[in-house]
Amino acid sequence: MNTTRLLIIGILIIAGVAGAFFLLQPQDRGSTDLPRLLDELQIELPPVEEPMLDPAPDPAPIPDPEPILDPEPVEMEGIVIRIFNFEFTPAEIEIKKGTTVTWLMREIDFPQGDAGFHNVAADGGEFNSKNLIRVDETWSYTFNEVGEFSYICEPHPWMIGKIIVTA
Ligand SMILES: [Cu+2]
Repeated sequence: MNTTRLLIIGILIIAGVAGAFFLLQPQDRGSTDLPRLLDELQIELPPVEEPMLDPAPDPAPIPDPEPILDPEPVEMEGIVIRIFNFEFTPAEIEIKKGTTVTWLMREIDFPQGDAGFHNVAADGGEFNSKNLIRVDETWSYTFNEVGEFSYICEPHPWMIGKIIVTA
């Protein structure tokens, strides 16, 4: 047996041992299977706690709608009809011939999309105010004829009022 044969045999033995070692390695080495890895390492993760949620509160009772009041009443001399909350107040008055009536715009907030002004338009065409847009704008008219004068707000024709003029 010469040196060369011994060397070859040695290399073959080394290769065989190395190959056997390689083949016997666990096949999942390097796996990212975390639960299995943790199980192998016997590590327990703390349980995930559900956040504590308050039970849904009972819905608050819906209060009865309260009448909306003009938040900043304005004192004015003479006969004043306030325009607020889409109403003329008072809606009907009786006055003496020659009396001047003033309409006072007090609509604080028009709903979005609504026509953003009120006016005073007689059904019979006797008078038609300017557009009352700004809060505290006024428009006045003197009634020199006896009669009943119904009127509306043209952008909101359900707003109605009446002036009764007596001698
Ligand atoms: Cu109006």
